[in-house]
Amino acid sequence: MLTFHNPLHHGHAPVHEFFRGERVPCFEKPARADYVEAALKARGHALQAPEQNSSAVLGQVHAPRYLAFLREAWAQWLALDAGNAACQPFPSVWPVRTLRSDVEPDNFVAKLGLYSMDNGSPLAEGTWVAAKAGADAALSAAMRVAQGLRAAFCCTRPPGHHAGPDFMGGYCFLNNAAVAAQGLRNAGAARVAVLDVDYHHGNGTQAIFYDRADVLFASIHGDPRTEYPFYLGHADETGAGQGEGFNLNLPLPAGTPAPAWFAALDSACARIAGHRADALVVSLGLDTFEGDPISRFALASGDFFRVGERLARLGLPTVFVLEGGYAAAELGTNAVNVLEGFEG
Ligand code: Q9C
Ligand code: ZN
Repeated sequence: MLTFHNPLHHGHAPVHEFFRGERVPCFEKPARADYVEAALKARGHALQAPEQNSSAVLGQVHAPRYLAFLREAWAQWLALDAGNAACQPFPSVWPVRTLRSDVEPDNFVAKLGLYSMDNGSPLAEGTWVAAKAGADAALSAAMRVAQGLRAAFCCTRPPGHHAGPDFMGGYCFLNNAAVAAQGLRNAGAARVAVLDVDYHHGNGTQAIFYDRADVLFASIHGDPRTEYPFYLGHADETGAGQGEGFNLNLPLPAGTPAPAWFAALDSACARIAGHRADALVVSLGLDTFEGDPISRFALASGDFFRVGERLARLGLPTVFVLEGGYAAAELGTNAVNVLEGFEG
Protein backbone atom coordinates (compact mmCIF):
# COMPACT_ATOMS: atom_id res chain seq x y z
CA MET A 1 0.00 0.00 0.00
CA LEU A 2 1.26 3.47 -0.84
CA THR A 3 2.56 4.94 2.41
CA PHE A 4 3.46 8.50 3.27
CA HIS A 5 6.00 8.58 6.07
CA ASN A 6 7.04 11.50 8.25
CA PRO A 7 10.69 12.33 7.55
CA LEU A 8 10.82 14.72 10.53
CA HIS A 9 9.25 12.63 13.30
CA HIS A 10 12.57 12.04 15.10
CA GLY A 11 12.61 15.70 16.14
CA HIS A 12 9.71 14.95 18.46
CA ALA A 13 11.59 12.99 21.10
CA PRO A 14 10.57 14.00 24.61
CA VAL A 15 12.30 11.92 27.27
CA HIS A 16 9.83 11.53 30.15
CA GLU A 17 6.15 11.30 30.85
CA PHE A 18 4.33 10.80 34.13
CA PHE A 19 3.07 7.36 35.14
CA ARG A 20 1.62 6.70 38.59
CA GLY A 21 3.22 9.87 39.88
CA GLU A 22 6.69 8.94 38.65
CA ARG A 23 8.61 10.17 35.62
CA VAL A 24 9.08 7.24 33.24
CA PRO A 25 10.51 6.98 29.70
CA CYS A 26 8.01 8.06 27.05
CA PHE A 27 5.88 5.27 25.59
CA GLU A 28 5.32 7.36 22.45
CA LYS A 29 8.89 7.24 21.11
CA PRO A 30 10.62 7.53 17.72
CA ALA A 31 11.30 3.78 17.52
CA ARG A 32 7.55 3.22 17.02
CA ALA A 33 7.51 4.75 13.55
CA ASP A 34 10.91 3.25 12.75
CA TYR A 35 9.54 -0.25 13.37
CA VAL A 36 6.51 0.41 11.14
CA GLU A 37 8.70 1.78 8.35
CA ALA A 38 11.01 -1.23 8.62
CA ALA A 39 8.09 -3.68 8.39
CA LEU A 40 6.63 -1.82 5.40
CA LYS A 41 9.95 -1.95 3.55
CA ALA A 42 10.58 -5.59 4.45
CA ARG A 43 7.18 -6.54 3.03
CA GLY A 44 7.58 -4.56 -0.20
CA HIS A 45 5.47 -1.44 0.40
CA ALA A 46 6.54 1.89 -1.12
CA LEU A 47 7.37 4.80 1.20
CA GLN A 48 7.02 8.41 0.06
CA ALA A 49 7.74 11.78 1.61
CA PRO A 50 4.78 14.16 2.10
CA GLU A 51 3.79 16.09 -1.02
CA GLN A 52 1.11 18.42 0.38
CA ASN A 53 1.18 21.44 2.71
CA SER A 54 -1.54 21.08 5.33
CA SER A 55 -1.44 24.69 6.60
CA ALA A 56 -4.81 25.71 5.17
CA VAL A 57 -6.56 22.51 6.24
CA LEU A 58 -5.07 22.77 9.74
CA GLY A 59 -6.78 26.17 9.92
CA GLN A 60 -10.11 24.44 9.22
CA VAL A 61 -9.80 21.92 12.07
CA HIS A 62 -7.78 23.78 14.72
CA ALA A 63 -8.14 27.25 16.28
CA PRO A 64 -5.68 29.89 15.02
CA ARG A 65 -4.49 30.80 18.53
CA TYR A 66 -3.76 27.14 19.32
CA LEU A 67 -1.74 26.69 16.11
CA ALA A 68 0.19 29.90 16.84
CA PHE A 69 0.95 28.70 20.38
CA LEU A 70 2.18 25.31 19.23
CA ARG A 71 4.39 26.83 16.52
CA GLU A 72 6.07 29.18 19.02
CA ALA A 73 5.96 26.99 22.13
CA TRP A 74 9.56 25.80 22.22
CA ALA A 75 10.96 29.29 21.56
CA GLN A 76 8.77 30.67 24.36
CA TRP A 77 9.92 27.91 26.71
CA LEU A 78 13.60 28.77 25.97
CA ALA A 79 12.89 32.48 26.41
CA LEU A 80 11.94 31.79 30.04
CA ASP A 81 15.41 30.42 30.84
CA ALA A 82 18.24 29.29 28.59
CA GLY A 83 18.63 26.19 30.79
CA ASN A 84 15.20 25.05 29.68
CA ALA A 85 16.73 23.51 26.54
CA ALA A 86 17.57 20.51 28.69
CA CYS A 87 14.13 20.09 30.28
CA GLN A 88 10.59 19.40 29.22
CA PRO A 89 7.73 21.79 29.85
CA PHE A 90 4.64 20.35 31.55
CA PRO A 91 1.43 22.18 32.38
CA SER A 92 0.57 22.54 36.05
CA VAL A 93 -2.67 24.54 36.01
CA TRP A 94 -5.80 24.22 33.86
CA PRO A 95 -8.86 26.43 33.23
CA VAL A 96 -11.49 23.95 34.46
CA ARG A 97 -15.09 24.92 35.32
CA THR A 98 -15.60 28.57 36.41
CA LEU A 99 -12.13 29.62 35.16
CA ARG A 100 -11.73 31.65 31.97
CA SER A 101 -10.28 30.21 28.78
CA ASP A 102 -11.14 33.16 26.54
CA VAL A 103 -8.23 35.32 27.71
CA GLU A 104 -4.85 33.88 26.78
CA PRO A 105 -2.44 34.44 29.68
CA ASP A 106 1.08 35.79 29.06
CA ASN A 107 2.70 33.20 31.33
CA PHE A 108 4.02 30.28 29.25
CA VAL A 109 3.09 27.49 31.66
CA ALA A 110 -0.40 28.97 32.05
CA LYS A 111 -0.75 29.01 28.25
CA LEU A 112 0.42 25.40 28.15
CA GLY A 113 -2.38 24.48 30.58
CA LEU A 114 -4.93 26.41 28.53
CA TYR A 115 -3.99 24.40 25.43
CA SER A 116 -3.60 20.96 27.11
CA MET A 117 -6.14 18.42 28.35
CA ASP A 118 -3.55 16.53 30.44
CA ASN A 119 0.08 16.47 31.56
CA GLY A 120 0.71 13.51 29.30
CA SER A 121 1.73 15.25 26.10
CA PRO A 122 5.33 16.32 26.57
CA LEU A 123 6.71 18.91 24.15
CA ALA A 124 10.20 18.75 22.68
CA GLU A 125 12.26 21.00 20.47
CA GLY A 126 11.04 19.42 17.25
CA THR A 127 7.40 18.86 18.21
CA TRP A 128 5.84 21.48 15.94
CA VAL A 129 7.99 20.56 12.94
CA ALA A 130 7.30 16.84 13.43
CA ALA A 131 3.56 17.28 14.00
CA LYS A 132 3.24 19.61 10.99
CA ALA A 133 5.08 17.14 8.73
CA GLY A 134 2.72 14.41 9.99
CA ALA A 135 -0.32 16.51 9.06
CA ASP A 136 1.29 17.08 5.65
CA ALA A 137 1.68 13.29 5.29
CA ALA A 138 -1.97 12.69 6.27
CA LEU A 139 -3.15 15.24 3.72
CA SER A 140 -0.87 13.68 1.10
CA ALA A 141 -2.48 10.28 1.64
CA ALA A 142 -5.97 11.84 1.53
CA MET A 143 -5.26 13.70 -1.73
CA ARG A 144 -3.98 10.55 -3.46
CA VAL A 145 -7.17 8.78 -2.41
CA ALA A 146 -9.28 11.75 -3.55
CA GLN A 147 -7.55 11.44 -6.92
CA GLY A 148 -8.68 7.83 -7.29
CA LEU A 149 -6.26 5.59 -5.40
CA ARG A 150 -8.18 2.88 -3.51
CA ALA A 151 -6.19 3.34 -0.30
CA ALA A 152 -3.13 4.98 1.22
CA PHE A 153 -1.44 4.88 4.62
CA CYS A 154 0.01 7.74 6.65
CA CYS A 155 2.76 6.33 8.88
CA THR A 156 3.43 9.10 11.33
CA ARG A 157 4.04 10.10 14.91
CA PRO A 158 3.19 11.90 17.13
CA PRO A 159 -0.37 10.57 16.87
CA GLY A 160 -3.34 12.94 16.52
CA HIS A 161 -6.76 11.72 17.63
CA HIS A 162 -6.74 13.19 21.16
CA ALA A 163 -5.87 16.68 19.82
CA GLY A 164 -9.04 18.79 19.72
CA PRO A 165 -9.86 22.10 18.09
CA ASP A 166 -7.67 24.03 20.52
CA PHE A 167 -5.83 21.56 22.71
CA MET A 168 -3.18 18.85 22.80
CA GLY A 169 -3.52 15.66 24.83
CA GLY A 170 -2.68 11.96 25.00
CA TYR A 171 0.64 12.35 23.09
CA CYS A 172 -1.24 14.21 20.29
CA PHE A 173 -0.76 17.76 18.96
CA LEU A 174 -2.29 18.05 15.49
CA ASN A 175 -5.25 15.87 14.49
CA ASN A 176 -3.95 14.02 11.44
CA ALA A 177 -7.16 12.05 10.86
CA ALA A 178 -9.24 15.24 10.99
CA VAL A 179 -6.87 16.82 8.45
CA ALA A 180 -7.35 13.81 6.16
CA ALA A 181 -11.15 13.91 6.54
CA GLN A 182 -11.35 17.66 5.96
CA GLY A 183 -8.99 17.34 3.00
CA LEU A 184 -11.28 14.74 1.43
CA ARG A 185 -14.27 17.05 1.97
CA ASN A 186 -12.39 19.94 0.35
CA ALA A 187 -11.54 17.71 -2.62
CA GLY A 188 -15.20 16.97 -3.28
CA ALA A 189 -16.27 14.07 -1.08
CA ALA A 190 -19.77 15.02 0.09
CA ARG A 191 -19.74 12.61 3.03
CA VAL A 192 -16.75 11.20 4.89
CA ALA A 193 -16.62 8.65 7.71
CA VAL A 194 -13.87 8.50 10.31
CA LEU A 195 -13.53 5.13 12.05
CA ASP A 196 -11.30 5.20 15.12
CA VAL A 197 -10.08 1.78 16.26
CA ASP A 198 -7.42 2.98 18.71
CA TYR A 199 -7.86 1.57 22.24
CA HIS A 200 -8.47 5.11 23.52
CA HIS A 201 -11.49 7.14 22.48
CA GLY A 202 -10.63 9.75 19.84
CA ASN A 203 -11.99 12.67 21.82
CA GLY A 204 -10.25 15.24 19.66
CA THR A 205 -11.68 13.97 16.39
CA GLN A 206 -15.13 13.64 17.94
CA ALA A 207 -14.98 17.22 19.19
CA ILE A 208 -13.84 18.61 15.83
CA PHE A 209 -16.76 17.04 13.94
CA TYR A 210 -19.41 16.81 16.69
CA ASP A 211 -21.82 19.35 15.20
CA ARG A 212 -21.32 18.31 11.57
CA ALA A 213 -23.43 15.89 9.49
CA ASP A 214 -20.90 15.66 6.66
CA VAL A 215 -18.28 13.78 8.70
CA LEU A 216 -19.49 10.74 10.64
CA PHE A 217 -17.28 9.80 13.58
CA ALA A 218 -17.43 6.20 14.83
CA SER A 219 -15.17 4.79 17.54
CA ILE A 220 -14.53 1.47 19.30
CA HIS A 221 -12.57 1.96 22.52
CA GLY A 222 -12.04 1.12 26.16
CA ASP A 223 -14.90 2.34 28.33
CA PRO A 224 -14.02 5.87 29.47
CA ARG A 225 -15.37 5.11 32.95
CA THR A 226 -12.07 3.33 33.53
CA GLU A 227 -9.89 4.17 30.52
CA TYR A 228 -8.19 7.31 29.18
CA PRO A 229 -9.42 9.91 28.12
CA PHE A 230 -12.08 9.39 30.85
CA TYR A 231 -14.18 12.48 30.13
CA LEU A 232 -15.52 11.61 26.65
CA GLY A 233 -16.41 8.52 24.64
CA HIS A 234 -19.70 7.38 26.21
CA ALA A 235 -22.42 5.74 24.13
CA ASP A 236 -24.89 8.59 24.71
CA GLU A 237 -22.69 11.06 22.76
CA THR A 238 -24.53 11.03 19.44
CA GLY A 239 -23.73 14.47 17.97
CA ALA A 240 -25.16 17.97 18.35
CA GLY A 241 -27.23 20.30 16.18
CA GLN A 242 -26.77 19.44 12.50
CA GLY A 243 -24.45 16.67 13.65
CA GLU A 244 -27.07 14.84 15.76
CA GLY A 245 -26.90 11.16 14.80
CA PHE A 246 -23.46 11.48 13.19
CA ASN A 247 -21.38 10.34 16.16
CA LEU A 248 -21.24 6.69 17.24
CA ASN A 249 -19.33 5.55 20.31
CA LEU A 250 -18.97 1.84 21.04
CA PRO A 251 -17.19 1.65 24.41
CA LEU A 252 -16.16 -1.84 25.57
CA PRO A 253 -14.94 -2.90 29.01
CA ALA A 254 -11.20 -3.19 29.56
CA GLY A 255 -10.30 -6.82 29.00
CA THR A 256 -12.87 -7.38 26.23
CA PRO A 257 -11.79 -10.44 24.19
CA ALA A 258 -11.35 -10.34 20.41
CA PRO A 259 -14.76 -11.80 19.36
CA ALA A 260 -16.68 -9.01 21.12
CA TRP A 261 -14.31 -6.44 19.64
CA PHE A 262 -15.00 -7.76 16.12
CA ALA A 263 -18.75 -7.65 16.80
CA ALA A 264 -18.36 -3.94 17.61
CA LEU A 265 -16.39 -3.52 14.40
CA ASP A 266 -19.35 -5.00 12.49
CA SER A 267 -21.69 -2.49 14.21
CA ALA A 268 -19.44 0.43 13.31
CA CYS A 269 -19.17 -0.78 9.71
CA ALA A 270 -22.97 -1.06 9.44
CA ARG A 271 -23.34 2.57 10.57
CA ILE A 272 -20.65 3.70 8.11
CA ALA A 273 -22.39 1.87 5.25
CA GLY A 274 -25.61 3.67 6.22
CA HIS A 275 -23.83 7.03 5.99
CA ARG A 276 -23.27 6.40 2.27
CA ALA A 277 -19.81 7.87 2.71
CA ASP A 278 -17.69 8.75 -0.31
CA ALA A 279 -14.49 8.05 1.61
CA LEU A 280 -13.26 6.52 4.85
CA VAL A 281 -10.50 7.64 7.20
CA VAL A 282 -9.29 5.01 9.67
CA SER A 283 -7.61 6.22 12.84
CA LEU A 284 -5.40 3.15 13.06
CA GLY A 285 -4.39 2.75 16.66
CA LEU A 286 -2.77 -0.62 17.30
CA ASP A 287 -2.91 -0.47 21.09
CA THR A 288 -5.77 -3.00 20.90
CA PHE A 289 -2.94 -5.57 20.66
CA GLU A 290 -2.81 -8.12 23.50
CA GLY A 291 0.82 -7.17 24.22
CA ASP A 292 0.26 -3.43 24.50
CA PRO A 293 1.86 -2.10 27.70
CA ILE A 294 -0.76 0.59 28.48
CA SER A 295 -4.01 -0.87 27.09
CA ARG A 296 -6.34 -3.78 27.87
CA PHE A 297 -7.89 -5.32 24.75
CA ALA A 298 -6.71 -8.67 23.40
CA LEU A 299 -6.21 -8.68 19.62
CA ALA A 300 -3.47 -11.06 18.45
CA SER A 301 -1.14 -10.15 15.59
CA GLY A 302 -3.06 -12.44 13.22
CA ASP A 303 -6.34 -10.68 14.08
CA PHE A 304 -5.11 -7.50 12.42
CA PHE A 305 -5.40 -9.13 8.96
CA ARG A 306 -9.12 -9.60 9.75
CA VAL A 307 -9.45 -5.92 10.69
CA GLY A 308 -8.16 -4.98 7.24
CA GLU A 309 -10.38 -7.55 5.51
CA ARG A 310 -13.50 -6.24 7.28
CA LEU A 311 -12.71 -2.62 6.40
CA ALA A 312 -12.09 -3.53 2.74
CA ARG A 313 -15.61 -4.97 2.57
CA LEU A 314 -16.99 -1.45 3.00
CA GLY A 315 -15.75 -0.87 -0.54
CA LEU A 316 -14.70 2.71 0.18
CA PRO A 317 -11.66 4.77 -0.82
CA THR A 318 -9.71 4.59 2.44
CA VAL A 319 -7.02 6.61 4.19
CA PHE A 320 -5.28 4.86 7.10
CA VAL A 321 -3.60 7.11 9.67
CA LEU A 322 -1.35 5.67 12.39
CA GLU A 323 -2.44 6.56 15.94
CA GLY A 324 -1.38 4.72 19.13
CA GLY A 325 0.24 1.34 19.74
CA TYR A 326 3.07 1.00 22.25
CA ALA A 327 4.34 -2.55 21.84
CA ALA A 328 6.94 -0.96 19.60
CA ALA A 329 8.62 -4.09 18.26
CA GLU A 330 5.30 -5.66 17.19
CA LEU A 331 3.79 -2.41 15.91
CA GLY A 332 5.18 -2.81 12.40
CA THR A 333 3.88 -6.37 12.01
CA ASN A 334 0.44 -5.40 13.29
CA ALA A 335 0.16 -2.27 11.11
CA VAL A 336 1.22 -4.04 7.92
CA ASN A 337 -1.11 -6.95 8.74
CA VAL A 338 -4.06 -4.51 8.65
CA LEU A 339 -2.91 -3.00 5.36
CA GLU A 340 -2.31 -6.39 3.73
CA GLY A 341 -5.62 -7.73 5.05
CA PHE A 342 -7.26 -4.75 3.37
CA GLU A 343 -5.44 -5.33 0.08
CA GLY A 344 -6.50 -9.01 0.13
N1 Q9C B 1 1.23 7.86 31.38
C1 Q9C B 1 -2.82 7.33 22.10
O1 Q9C B 1 -2.91 6.11 22.10
N2 Q9C B 1 -1.86 8.18 29.24
N3 Q9C B 1 -2.71 8.02 23.25
C2 Q9C B 1 -1.37 6.87 29.49
C3 Q9C B 1 0.66 6.62 30.92
C4 Q9C B 1 -2.58 8.49 28.08
C5 Q9C B 1 -2.68 7.32 24.51
C6 Q9C B 1 -0.83 6.72 30.89
C7 Q9C B 1 -2.62 7.53 26.95
C8 Q9C B 1 -2.82 8.24 25.66
C9 Q9C B 1 -2.79 8.10 20.85
ZN1 ZN C 1 -4.44 4.86 22.08
